[in-house]
Amino acid sequence: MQKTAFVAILGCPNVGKSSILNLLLGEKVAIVSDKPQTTRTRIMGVLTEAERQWVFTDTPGLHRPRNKLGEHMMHAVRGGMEGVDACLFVTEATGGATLRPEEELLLRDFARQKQTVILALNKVDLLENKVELAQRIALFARKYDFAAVVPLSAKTGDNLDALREELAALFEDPALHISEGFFFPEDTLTDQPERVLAAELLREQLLRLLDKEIPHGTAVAVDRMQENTTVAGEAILDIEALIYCERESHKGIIIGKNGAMLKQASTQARQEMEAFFGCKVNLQCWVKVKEGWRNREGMIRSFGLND
Ligand SMILES: Nc1nc2c(ncn2[C@@H]2O[C@H](COP(=O)(O)OP(=O)(O)OP(=O)(O)O)[C@@H](O)[C@H]2O)c(=O)[nH]1
Ligand SMILES: [Mg+2]
Repeated sequence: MQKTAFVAILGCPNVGKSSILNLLLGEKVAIVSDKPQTTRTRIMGVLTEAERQWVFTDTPGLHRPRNKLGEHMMHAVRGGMEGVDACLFVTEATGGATLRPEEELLLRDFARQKQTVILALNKVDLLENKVELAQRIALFARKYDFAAVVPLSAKTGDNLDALREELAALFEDPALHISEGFFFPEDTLTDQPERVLAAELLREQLLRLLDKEIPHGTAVAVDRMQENTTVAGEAILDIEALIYCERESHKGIIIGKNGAMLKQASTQARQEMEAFFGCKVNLQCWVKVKEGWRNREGMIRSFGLND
């Protein structure tokens, strides 16, 4: 019988939540970077295998908000946990016996809600010794009765099979009331509209290329996305993107000397878009300043970042 399990992916910033989602799906639906707070909204990813469908929700990393955008992000996390069958709690395998305050709070929420939780200890490729991992597992196991504990690496794919098995085991758990039937058509991948996916691929490059506060203060909006045909008869997507930043000085840095930075970001983003959409892309980018937009509700809403 066809069944659907709803699973929220939760954890601190930068631990690899989005990387794990992409790996499970075999497609990139959530952007990834080495900067914390890469994910800003809830991102749904759907995986259907034979009679089983998983509806995953990737969430922003848990942190103490410093602006209105951060508040919306944390609201998105709380919303993401609501009504799910289980949570995939991601932490780093490194770090030994130390818990972050946000992780403590999350474990308390799990306890209050009697959540079924799979603990994923990601980035095992960075471990220097197994003792560190054992210490960490013991620490978490003392704090919560996890349905399963899986050390893995989203980078190398190490132990991904074990995670898949635990996610499949959710369907056999008698304590869970997994819904019957598929919630989405079998070929569904994500709830993200194509314009948002395109905008995110450009923001990903900005996160990768820029430093400090600048990438955190950028938002990308795709204004126009149109399918056309080249003179050679090939399909081409014409995409116009606006990059918003918080200060005039940031605009200069994003554009770079003789436009070099913007050129690099847009070239790399275009290549990613071509891979994702499977056709040629013509990408045009502009940079605009919106002072302090991360504290302006109207702007946050217009970028679709409100929760
Ligand atoms: N070495 C190593 N790096 C990893 C692994 N998984 C993810 N990363 C890297 O860790 C960084 C953060 O990954 P993300 O997937 O963006 O993390 P996230 O938890 O979604 O982060 P936020 O969206 O900011 O909350 C990126 O640079 C990834 O390439 C892993 O298993 N090993
Ligand atoms: Mg993320």
